[in-house]
Amino acid sequence: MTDVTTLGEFIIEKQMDFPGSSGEFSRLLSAIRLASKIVSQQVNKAGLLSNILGAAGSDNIQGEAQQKLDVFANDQFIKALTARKVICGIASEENDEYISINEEGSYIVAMDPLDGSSNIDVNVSIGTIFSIYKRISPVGTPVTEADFLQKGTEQVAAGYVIYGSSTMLVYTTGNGVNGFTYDPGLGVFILSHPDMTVPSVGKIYSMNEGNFYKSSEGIQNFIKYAQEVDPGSNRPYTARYIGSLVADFHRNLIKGGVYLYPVTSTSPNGKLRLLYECNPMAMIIEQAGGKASDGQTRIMEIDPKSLHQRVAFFAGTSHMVNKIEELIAAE
Ligand code: AHM
Ligand code: MG
Repeated sequence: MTDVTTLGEFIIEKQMDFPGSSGEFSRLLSAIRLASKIVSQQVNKAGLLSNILGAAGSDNIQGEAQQKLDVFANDQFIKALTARKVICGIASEENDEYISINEEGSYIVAMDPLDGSSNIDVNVSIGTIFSIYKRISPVGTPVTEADFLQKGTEQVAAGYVIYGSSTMLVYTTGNGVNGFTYDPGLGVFILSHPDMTVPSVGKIYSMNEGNFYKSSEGIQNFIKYAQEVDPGSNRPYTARYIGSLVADFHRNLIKGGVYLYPVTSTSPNGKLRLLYECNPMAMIIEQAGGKASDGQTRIMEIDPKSLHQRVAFFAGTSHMVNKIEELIAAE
């Protein structure tokens, strides 16, 4: 176990590529690492907390107020990021407005602290998603909404934590994608998946097919295409849908496949949020050699208009995203 690289070492090594850097960005990543460990520990005993120690709203045996896990995760990330004094603001799925922090900080974070939270009660994988930008307003002034409404192409880093059969932190700073698996005994994330790339030929499609008749003709045609028998093109594809973006995305990144959350008749703008769900996943999949689109436009080139903006989202192996775009264009 000595010939391993921990996430802490990896962050320091990468910082050394930028001589003279202030270390602010490294401290930011360290804050995310710490909060991920705390949330991971809590997620692992989620069943105990809700079923044995009392449901949310009641007190636990130490007399502390119980919190819902997504609120808990939100608090942990905000606390860890605030304590290191490295960011000037946070936008979170859990908060209607962005939060102003330290005016001297150079970075902002947009995050979904616990995505797929409907899966908590049933012991299925969930995740945290984060996106990091340099602020555009001057250091020393309060953060502004414009700092958060930058295109995904401006991200300096993006990542997710998956709380699954093991906990993994996967992130990119625009120079490839690396995955770290958490060893709870040692309390460290260890580099287990260096230079992750998505297979160029995919076989999995992931969509909530309950929405088939609520989707457009192009999406319906893609699902039919995915189910057609054509061994020459690897079809029929395999359907896999967990209902946790992080988990569905992570599997498809490793095995090759595509994730779809289209516009539907009841979600006319799609369901997933551009700033803290789609943009970070788009940066990761592009860095891994894949593609992310809203059906027409590259996700990272969409100009955000509001913090909680929703978009249609298709991400994964490039040829599969291309096929979706082709069938949407033919509608
Ligand atoms: P959430 O942020 O409220 O947890 O919702 C986002 C989740 C994604 O993780 C998942 O891919 C999607 O919603 C599932 O939606 P649906 O249940 O409509 O298939
Ligand atoms: Mg979410």
